Amino acid sequence: FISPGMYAAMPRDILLVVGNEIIEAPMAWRARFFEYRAYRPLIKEYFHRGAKWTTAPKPTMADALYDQDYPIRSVEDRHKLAAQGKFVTTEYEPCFDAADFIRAGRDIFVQRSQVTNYMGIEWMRRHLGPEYKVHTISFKDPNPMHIDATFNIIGPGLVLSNPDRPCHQIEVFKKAGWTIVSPPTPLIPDDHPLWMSSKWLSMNVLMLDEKRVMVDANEETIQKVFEKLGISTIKVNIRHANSLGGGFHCWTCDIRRCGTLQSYFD
Ligand code: DAV
Repeated sequence: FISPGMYAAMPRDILLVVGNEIIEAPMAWRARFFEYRAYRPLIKEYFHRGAKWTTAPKPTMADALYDQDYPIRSVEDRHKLAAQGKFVTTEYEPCFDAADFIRAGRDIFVQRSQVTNYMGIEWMRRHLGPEYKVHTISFKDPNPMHIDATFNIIGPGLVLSNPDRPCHQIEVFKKAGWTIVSPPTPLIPDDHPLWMSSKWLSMNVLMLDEKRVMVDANEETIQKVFEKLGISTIKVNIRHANSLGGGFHCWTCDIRRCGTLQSYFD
C-alpha cells in the first residue's frame, strides 16, 4: 500500500505499558504503520534498563482489513453496525491502537472500535495470559476510536464516564463498587479547531497519582469536579494540542508507576 504517513505525536495510541512490558500496537491506519519508529530510541533505552519489549503482529493492512463500503454507508447504517460491534475495520487480521485499552491493575478494559478489532483484543488476551483479565466493554457510540475520552479511569474504582456515550456494562462496574463520575459538558468553544476528536478531550486527563490530575486550565467545571473528589488539579493550557487530536492522556504514556499490582474489579 501507499500512504503519506502521519505524525507520531500521541504515544498513548501506540504504546501500551503493562507491568514491566512495553507493547507496541500494530495500529490500523496505513498512515500510522511506521509510527513505532519514532519511539524506538526511547524504547531501546527502556530495554537497556530492563523493560520487556514486545511488538504485536504487524498487520498486512490488506484491502480486506477494511470495509470498503464504509465511507458510503449512511449514518443510520453506521449506528446499526456499531450496535453489532462492526466498524470500518474487519476481522481479516488482528489490529488495535493502544489507546482503545484502559488499565486498572489486573483488569484491562477495551472497546471494539474503528481501529481495534476482536482479533486484536483476543491477541492481547492470549498475550497477557492469566495474570491479567481483558474485559471487552462497549458504548453507545457510532464512531469509537480510543477509549480515553469515553471511559477514563482516574483512580481505584473511580471512572469518568462520558454521558453522551453511555457504557452498556455500567451495572457491572456499579456492582463492583465503582464510583461512576459523569463529567460536565466541555467548555471548549465551538470555533476551536479539532481534528479526529470531540470536545470531550476535556475528560482526557492524566492522573499523576491518585490525588493529582493534569487538566486543561480553561475547563473550570471539570476542575471543580476533581476538587470535590479530593483530587488537586494541575492546570495547563493544552488547547493548541487539542487541535492535533488529543488531550493530556493521548499526549502522554506513563512508563513507570509506583505501587503494586492489585485487583480493583472483583
Ligand atoms: O473524542 O473520543 C478521543 C481521542 C482521540 N485520540 C474522542 C477522541
